Amino acid sequence: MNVLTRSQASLKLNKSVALGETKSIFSLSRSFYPSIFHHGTRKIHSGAGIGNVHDQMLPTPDFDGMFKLIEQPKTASVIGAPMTHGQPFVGTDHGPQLLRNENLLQHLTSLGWRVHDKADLNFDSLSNSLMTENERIETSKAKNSKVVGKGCSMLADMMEKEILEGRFPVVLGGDHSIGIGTLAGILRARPNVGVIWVDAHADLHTPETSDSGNMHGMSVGLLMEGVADNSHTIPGFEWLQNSLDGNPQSLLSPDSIVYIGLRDVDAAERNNIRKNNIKAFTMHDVDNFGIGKVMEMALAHLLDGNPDRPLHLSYDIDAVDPMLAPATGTTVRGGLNYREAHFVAEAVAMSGALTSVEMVELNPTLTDGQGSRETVELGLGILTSLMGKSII
Ligand SMILES: [Mn+2]
Repeated sequence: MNVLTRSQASLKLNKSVALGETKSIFSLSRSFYPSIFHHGTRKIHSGAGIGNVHDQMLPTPDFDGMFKLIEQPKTASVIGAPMTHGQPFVGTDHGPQLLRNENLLQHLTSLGWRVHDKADLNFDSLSNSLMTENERIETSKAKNSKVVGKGCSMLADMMEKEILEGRFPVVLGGDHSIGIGTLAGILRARPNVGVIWVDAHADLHTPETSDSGNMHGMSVGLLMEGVADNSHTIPGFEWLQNSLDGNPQSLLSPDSIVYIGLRDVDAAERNNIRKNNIKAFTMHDVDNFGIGKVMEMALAHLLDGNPDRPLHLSYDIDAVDPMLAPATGTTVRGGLNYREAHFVAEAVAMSGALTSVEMVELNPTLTDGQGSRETVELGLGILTSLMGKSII
């Protein structure tokens, strides 16, 4: 038997680092990262750092109890949504591939899921056919709205279809503008959905209130009742007026969403949160109550009196502190720590009500190779926690 104790394994790995065999530690293909990362010196994140013992991804004993609203055999639909046009940086399109390279699909089967791989939506063709310099200028209040809108329409249709076929969508971003498509599709299939939005930002802008015009800051705003009632007038978003069956697109009511992790909220968003009484647990609340109490209150807000309500969770990796998740476009200091980031996911999975998830804003080009690997590994860990991984 070739079984190593934890300290032996650690010694062995340290030795291979000394010998320069770092490739053996990381299952991510190093060649995938831009070449500048191969030669850079390792950036030291004080206090951060990746562990060197790989998780065994044991199946969860109470798997069926954790996803009670999903039909047997429980099937996850993995959907890549490699969007970059909702924000200024290239690189978020690598998110789906990075998570796949980390064996996300195999991990899901280890946890007990059947996995239906829907591959990546083809957004490349959109940018070529829909993006001209003129459009960039004309739609500056909602930048690249034709491309973002068309991509979100494709995603919304796929979400609706997968949900109606009884599957559990796992959406891999892409920047957070894809959340417009994810949410729109879910709202058509499940108008009573409760949404948990884990993010440093509220993403509650509309083209009128946004200074930047970046659509990744509008994913909640464009679908919220009382915030944006004319989203279908944005070029590229005409489809939002009606759902596939011709009925008006369902909007999200302000009491159907809970924010977790907020710490960078603009004035207009703040007004809307206050005016509409939207439940928001900021980092101040995490400090004040602890993450356990915050999640208890968040789930109670959505599920009390309605225990069979389906839940969707949208996880923007920038909710996590940039020391732990540096590879993302809009980092804000003072975020969730490593365990808090996982606890959010574990608590939502344990509610039994989760029916879809989304992981967004991973961008490996914005930091060095080490920072990227840590961020992707964290994103993967959070996703597997959401999908039922439990410690014992
Ligand atoms: Mn976001």
